Amino acid sequence: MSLHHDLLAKEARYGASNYKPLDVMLSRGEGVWVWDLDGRRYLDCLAAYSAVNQGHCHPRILAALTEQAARLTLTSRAFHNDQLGPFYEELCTLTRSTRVLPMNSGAEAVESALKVARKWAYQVKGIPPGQAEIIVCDGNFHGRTLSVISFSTDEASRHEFGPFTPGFRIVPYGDADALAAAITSNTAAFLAEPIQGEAGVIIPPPGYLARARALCTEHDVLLILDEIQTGLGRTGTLLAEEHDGIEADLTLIGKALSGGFYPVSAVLSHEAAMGVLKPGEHGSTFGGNPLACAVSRMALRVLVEEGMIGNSAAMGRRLQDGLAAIQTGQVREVRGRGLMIAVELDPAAGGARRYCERLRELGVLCKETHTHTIRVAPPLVIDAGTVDWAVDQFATVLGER
Ligand code: IF1
Repeated sequence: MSLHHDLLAKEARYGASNYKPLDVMLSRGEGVWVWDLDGRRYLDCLAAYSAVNQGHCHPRILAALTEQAARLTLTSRAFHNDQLGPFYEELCTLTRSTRVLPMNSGAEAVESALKVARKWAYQVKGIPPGQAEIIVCDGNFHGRTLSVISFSTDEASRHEFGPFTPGFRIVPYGDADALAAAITSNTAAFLAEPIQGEAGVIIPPPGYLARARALCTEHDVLLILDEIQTGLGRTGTLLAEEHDGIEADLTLIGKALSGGFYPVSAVLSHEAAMGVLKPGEHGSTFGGNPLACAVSRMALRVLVEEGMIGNSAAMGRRLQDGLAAIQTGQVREVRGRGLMIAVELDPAAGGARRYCERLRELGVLCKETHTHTIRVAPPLVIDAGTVDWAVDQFATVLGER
């Protein structure tokens, strides 16, 4: 039996079957490229769902990781460590935030923000105990923990996981009038993705986020923006909220915060919201550990110093224009911002999975979402020649029929 099949067999024998990966066994990554066991090279157009914005195995982040890992990895927050303060300062300065709550997974950042919002609602806004409501959007994806899936509208994410956490109200994404109508005196917060990723790169109507910001300000409701996928350069700006000229009250980041080396997430906040947390009221074994902080400090540095955000905007425009110019009857729409792009196929095309499998044969790795949509999100370090090559592969696959 080949090593490839031996490894597949081990996964099948010992692992939970909670994913259905493409049939590719990766063993090396560098920049925008990954290689399988046989040395075949692929362009990674998923970037680990935007956790590898800086490119695979970025040498400067690797160096920061190995240097810190040889010195001090984990102290718990029972003691101070020499990486946490600089991490806080650099992250707050870069994002114009006042305070940071360091966590590990994206879902943990989301859960932490929900807890802060509820505590703020009782302590600051004066909502009666236990009555705080948080408004969320249909089509949302904020993680896989029990409270987060409690307000998911995706049946596969919720089925047979009940009973669910109460206190959430769902409104149509992109509909500011519906948001206005859903706000009550017990509303603590409104949680949304600036662009819905898993839903298929759904961009809200122009002015929606600005109107949501205004409504939250008017009704003393915390605006929580989940930038775990859209943040850190993915949409061509540092944070996607910048496209709408607004600032959230709580901003969630994760994934590329570590450049794909280590689970690191954070809740960014202004004083009024984060100030409600007192010692012993929230925490995490690994949250804010020195290794996570050292890796994230360098991941943020390379993102800015190596011009990755501007490159995301420029290459995103080039890639979107290239994909949109493909002459084919299979595509309903090409949409996106920066390098967060989706190719929505016409249902008659037979579903996106088969196109992802064909693209794999041509050396491009993509992931389908919601049957008919191909997500296209390479690392932000992609160059023009590689963009043009990728467009050619899409043209080959979409032109075939
Ligand atoms: C899976 C999806 C993407 C996220 C946003 C929070 C989280 C995510 C906007 C939670 C995580 C990941 C989870 C991963 C696949 C991927 C995903 F397909 F599931 F929906 F990207 F679109 N907010 N998204 O996108 O962060 O706890 O995972 O660190 O669950 O299969 P996490």
